[in-house]
Amino acid sequence: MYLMKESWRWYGPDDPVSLQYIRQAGVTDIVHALHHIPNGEVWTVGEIRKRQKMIADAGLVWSVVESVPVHEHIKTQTGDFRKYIDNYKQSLRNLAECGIYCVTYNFMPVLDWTRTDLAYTMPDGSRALRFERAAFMAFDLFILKRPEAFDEYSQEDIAKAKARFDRMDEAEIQLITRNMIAGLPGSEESFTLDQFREALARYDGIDAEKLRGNLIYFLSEICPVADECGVEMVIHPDDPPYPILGLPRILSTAEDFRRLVEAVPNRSNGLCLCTGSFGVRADNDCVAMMKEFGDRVGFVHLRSTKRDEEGNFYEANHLEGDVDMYGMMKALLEVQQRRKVSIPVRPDHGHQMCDDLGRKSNPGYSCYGRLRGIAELRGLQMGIAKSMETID
Ligand code: DNO
Repeated sequence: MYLMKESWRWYGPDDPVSLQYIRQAGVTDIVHALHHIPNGEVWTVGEIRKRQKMIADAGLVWSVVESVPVHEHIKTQTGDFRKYIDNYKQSLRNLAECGIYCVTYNFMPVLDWTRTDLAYTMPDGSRALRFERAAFMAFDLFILKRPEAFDEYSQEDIAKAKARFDRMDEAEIQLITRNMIAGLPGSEESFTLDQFREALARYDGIDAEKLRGNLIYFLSEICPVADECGVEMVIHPDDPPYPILGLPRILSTAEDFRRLVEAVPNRSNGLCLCTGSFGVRADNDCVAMMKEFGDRVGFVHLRSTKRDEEGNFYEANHLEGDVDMYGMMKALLEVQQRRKVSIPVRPDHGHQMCDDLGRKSNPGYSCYGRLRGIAELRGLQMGIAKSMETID
């Protein structure tokens, strides 16, 4: 039976969660990126091999890249974007030469994933990542002071944001600013408030359709090379899956991915099905996406969120929250049997809990929380797999 290829994200030699710990989590494969290489530069065979060896020496296999970042010039089609596209192609060729065939990327303008609170205390004392809409709007309107924001929110929302802002002390203002723009782990950019305003301004005049056109252009350049060297380019959805800070977002729904495949039907145009990102929207059905896009799903992030009617959400335990994890796992197993492949899957994020509470860790990427996540998912998989075998 084809079971999930159990994977774990590792940030490199400085990651407080060592390769040895990861091995003890029982996973076989590593999800990794060369974070020390500046965004836009070529990943050389030498640099890739060095990391590959380090991972292999720990008894693990580097099988997924998350991410080869897409330079902002490519997203905005300005400056040196042609050079960066050429470099991207070369990095793909080099990865394939080293036997790494799955590359994750995203096309979110300026920011990668976004949360307002990185230490939201759960009733059991563990800490979760959270997106609080009023705090986010307070940041946008009264800290960042983005002028257009006042026309974009309703009067009711502006009042909520003002009330929230008035409750913030200086320390909270600093903290939310840092959480929003100093870069969560995996984001390749971090900014001061002024740099951030400049980065946003580069999207003046770029609406969703223009950005989509730029993504399609990027893929129509990249995919023929990826097809040729056997690499799957898997796009990560927007997180959260809707426009923020006046920036367009174009990979938030099933329809967005459908449009991408219609425009670029190449084999290598694939999806990283992240249930934690898509699952934030009540109108996204992750199980249906797995069924519809199964042939193009090259990588899966399993995680759940819990939303409320205010538009807030927090990251729930893997088998709780709004995502139907049972349905998801079943659909994943069915796709794998049909395609006769094991798809790389990683437990995404996890609560900061147990001994990790007093330790420094990458938000979302502490050890115990993900250990709990993978253990729960592995158990869920075993139960479903056994019952599928019995039914067969
Ligand atoms: C967050 C991650 C994202 C993801 C990128 C992929 O935890 O899932 O940062 O790695 O969006 O390019």
